[in-house]
Amino acid sequence: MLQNDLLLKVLRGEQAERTPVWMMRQAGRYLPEYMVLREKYGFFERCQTPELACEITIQPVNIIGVDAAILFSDILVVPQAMGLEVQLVESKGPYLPDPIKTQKDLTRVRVPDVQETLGYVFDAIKLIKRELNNRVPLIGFAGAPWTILCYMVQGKGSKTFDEAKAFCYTQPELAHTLLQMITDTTIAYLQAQVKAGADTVQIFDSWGGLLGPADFENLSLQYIRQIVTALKDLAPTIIFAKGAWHSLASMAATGAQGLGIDWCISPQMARQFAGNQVTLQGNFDPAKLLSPIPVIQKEVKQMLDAFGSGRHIANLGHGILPNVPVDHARAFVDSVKNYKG
Ligand code: 1CP
Repeated sequence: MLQNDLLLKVLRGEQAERTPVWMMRQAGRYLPEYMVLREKYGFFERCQTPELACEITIQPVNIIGVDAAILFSDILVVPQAMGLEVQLVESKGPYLPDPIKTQKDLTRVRVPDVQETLGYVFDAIKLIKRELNNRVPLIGFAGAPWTILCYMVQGKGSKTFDEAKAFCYTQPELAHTLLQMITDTTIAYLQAQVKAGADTVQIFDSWGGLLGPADFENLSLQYIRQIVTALKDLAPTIIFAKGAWHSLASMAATGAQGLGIDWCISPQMARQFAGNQVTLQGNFDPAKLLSPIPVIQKEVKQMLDAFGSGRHIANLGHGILPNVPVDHARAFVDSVKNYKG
């Protein structure tokens, strides 16, 4: 039995003593303890070594006091497992030297056996569960197929992912073949994460907001729906499709238990779109953690007031920024914990 199961209770729609809180990208560069390990080991070495992934995953639980741990890994381990080379270039971000552009390129990718290619993730999850010793739940995750396609085709980060969009708009059949391969891999990957011990899983569609409503349904949501359906009897799922506020109603209709929202939509409006049968997660502007602590305290109260008594998990509206002081992150978490509605 978990000692702190606030997150799972709220995902199930049950009454909880208070609002649970965690932060996207909470294991990362704003923590000096993470930076020590980052000096010594390469990024994928940190992901692939269960002891390191475990230590990094638990750091924010011990240092910041969040109500959930999220597996330390990256969404790009999936294209790696599918056969593409993925590098993480210092201060530049992800780089895939041989991206997918043509039918011929597609012969280089496969739907892999996830135990063979991603077994290190499941080993890390088992170790993390043992080390957490039931203190808080563990969140597993994967990228949404659309966001993964963005990197597989563009080959690197981008503000517009124009080449990925051009690929989908000019070679739609190829795009759908690739999206289905990513979906099949992701389903097996997330199912195995839950079997290894993940208590819930989040699907990160960081670039969902680059698509209009019809393209979002066609290139993203129809695949996310398959993933949510495949996990339905295993664990609650949270969909975070940044910027795709226009599709909150359709996302709620997938049966996902949680929907992440960013700070560009008000909690009231999100609730109106999503309905009452789903938990909302978010939506503090990550840059506001750079404000003085009293401002953070005031703004967190305003956010919680705005979400009201509905199903809510407090979080940022996107990942924490590397330049956030540790006490500001802690002030965010403490303000949620100390909130009196
Ligand atoms: O130390 C370093 O410099 C590496 C930075 C880093 C970290 C800490 C990367 C590279 N990935 C991660 C870990 C990570 N990535 C987690 C760990 C768990 C946690 O939240 O604490 C998670 C959930 C991710 C997910 C991820 N990776 C997303 C989706 C969430 C989001 O922030 O939008 C995306 C888009 C990525 C790709 C990626 N990996 C790394 C970077 C810098 C990026 C983004 C690059 C870009 O902007 O295109």
